Amino acid sequence: MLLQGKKALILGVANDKSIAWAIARQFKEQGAELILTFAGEAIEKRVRPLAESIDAAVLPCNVTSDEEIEAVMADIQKRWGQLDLLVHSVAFADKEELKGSILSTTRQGFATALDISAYSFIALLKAAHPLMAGRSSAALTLSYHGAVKVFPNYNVMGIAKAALEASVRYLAAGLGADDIRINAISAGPIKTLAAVGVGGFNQILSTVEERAPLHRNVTQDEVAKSALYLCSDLASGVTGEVHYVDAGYNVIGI
Ligand code: NAD
Ligand code: IMJ
Repeated sequence: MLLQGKKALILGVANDKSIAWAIARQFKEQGAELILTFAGEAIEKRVRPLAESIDAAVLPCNVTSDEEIEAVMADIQKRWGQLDLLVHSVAFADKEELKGSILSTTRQGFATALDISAYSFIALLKAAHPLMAGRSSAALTLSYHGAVKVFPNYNVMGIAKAALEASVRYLAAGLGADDIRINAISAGPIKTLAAVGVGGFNQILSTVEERAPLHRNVTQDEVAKSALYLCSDLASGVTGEVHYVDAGYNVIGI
């Protein structure tokens, strides 16, 4: 087992379609002990039964709150005294921001998207640092190709993912001396809650099937298998990387 005895904190399980849920199951199968978090009561109701099915603990954590982030780390300090793995699978922009012209982006909409989708990864690592330093630990976040190329309607989320990917590089450089590795997976489009109501999503899925080298879309489980690699000792020499799990779509020019 690749993660025997490892202690893992996973943020971003909303339901059984979440990428974070596939990662949680994969980590559990490989011997990890888990804590899952939720933001808000509606999500708590969905996460509790899922967590129970893999013997994971559940804690509240809205990543806009420094106090809630601190409380999670204090709980981990008491429970485990250490943290080996942190998975950040969180993104949010107001839905009005995910349609129409980029010029309709508001100051508040920009701040919210960047706070929840990019800054929170830095905030979590700042709070987790004492628990993770000096023990070959790893953190992983989820990105999308909209960070580097333009996709219709992705708008301010593309800007937030660009900030997130740059954060991965700066965090990797800053935390490497403490033996903490920092990486991202840039996943292809997947029908999760984060895709519900997104205009033109089906069109994007079929374009990937048509043009990607593998001529299909990727699954949550395929993302989770790569997450396992990046968070395990198999990737002990890998940090600061944005690793594409997208059926090869990103390498095609036309
Ligand atoms: P999802 O909706 O299941 O997960 C998003 C999670 O973000 C949810 O659990 C939600 O509760 C959480 N979240 C939102 N605001 C939060 C807050 N303030 N505090 C704490 N948590 C908050 O969808 P998903 O597709 O599994 O998304 C997970 C990650 O994968 C996101 O970063 C997303 O950008 C990324 N991603 C998704 C796709 C896709 O096509 N689905 C592709 C590439 C990358
Ligand atoms: C999201 C919006 C527009 C285009 C999109 C997406 N494409 C893909 C996504 C092409 C693949 C999904 N994705 C990669 C995301 O990061 C989604 C983030 C997201 C989704 C929502 C929907 C509901 C809402 N706010 C959101 N905030 C972030 O209210």
